[in-house]
Amino acid sequence: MRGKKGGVACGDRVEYQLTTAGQGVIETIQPRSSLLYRSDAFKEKIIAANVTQIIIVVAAIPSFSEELISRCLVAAESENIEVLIVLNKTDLVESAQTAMKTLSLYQELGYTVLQLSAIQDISALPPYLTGHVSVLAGQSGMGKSTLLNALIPEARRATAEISEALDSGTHTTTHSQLYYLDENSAIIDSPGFQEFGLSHIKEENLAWGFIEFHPYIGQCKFSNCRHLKEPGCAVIRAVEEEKIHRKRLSFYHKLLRSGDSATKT
Ligand SMILES: Nc1nc2c(ncn2[C@@H]2O[C@H](COP(=O)(O)OP(=O)(O)O)[C@@H](O)[C@H]2O)c(=O)[nH]1
Ligand SMILES: [Mg+2]
Ligand SMILES: [Zn+2]
Repeated sequence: MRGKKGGVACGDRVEYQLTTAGQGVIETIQPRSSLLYRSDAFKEKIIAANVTQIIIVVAAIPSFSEELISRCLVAAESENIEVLIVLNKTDLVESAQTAMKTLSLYQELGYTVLQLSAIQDISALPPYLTGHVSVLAGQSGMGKSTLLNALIPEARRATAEISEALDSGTHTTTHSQLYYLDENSAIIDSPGFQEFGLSHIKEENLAWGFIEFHPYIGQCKFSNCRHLKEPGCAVIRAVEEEKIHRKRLSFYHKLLRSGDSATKT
């Protein structure tokens, strides 16, 4: 970009002017249909622009954070981006079964949970990619780059051994990159994250990030209900009636309390 740097994200459509052969400057960024990003009080980190689907990649080893999944879901719902959850590393059979018990909750909520092994067989995945610009997102070490390489061997994305001692992956993927699958489909590999700040989500919109809360939003006694412990709260009632999983309300409360998702209006 000419002038001030930054501002362009992976997935952006831009107008540029060639300067010399093979080089050019970006003149304008076209309006974005979606913008997936993380943010805390100090900075914003764009994951990708114009994506239509987020693929949340999880695996049993290293262990994954359910709160991080919830946070990804809030970010996706707020941008109207489709969600696909992939449980990778199913070749590690026992641990994958345990992980699936945790993920079944999200399946019940209506999210598709695909089980596969990036090192053995990814044939279940391509049908979900057609017509989408998808971004692979999730913690480091879950196998995002391995998955991408299985889809597009020429990409040769760097992958890294996980640290069993630390129960975590290492940040091998340093920048996002988009690859075309066909004329209408593309997929972006992105660096892993261990945090997903949501300070750009207004407090009053946070509950919309919890898909099963939707029928109850607006049904509470108070129109500005935060679903904490207000009398006549329809969301809390739904939890008591076991229509909403208690764990999900707890995540919601945790996000509210954490304040990073609590821009007051
Ligand atoms: N057993 C097993 N290991 C995998 C699988 N997919 C990825 N890995 C390993 O997990 C580690 C992290 O993979 P990587 O693709 O770098 O993860 P990323 O940080 O999410 O991009 C590497 O050692 C991979 O070989 C899988 O399906 N099964
Ligand atoms: Mg990677
Ligand atoms: Zn309420």
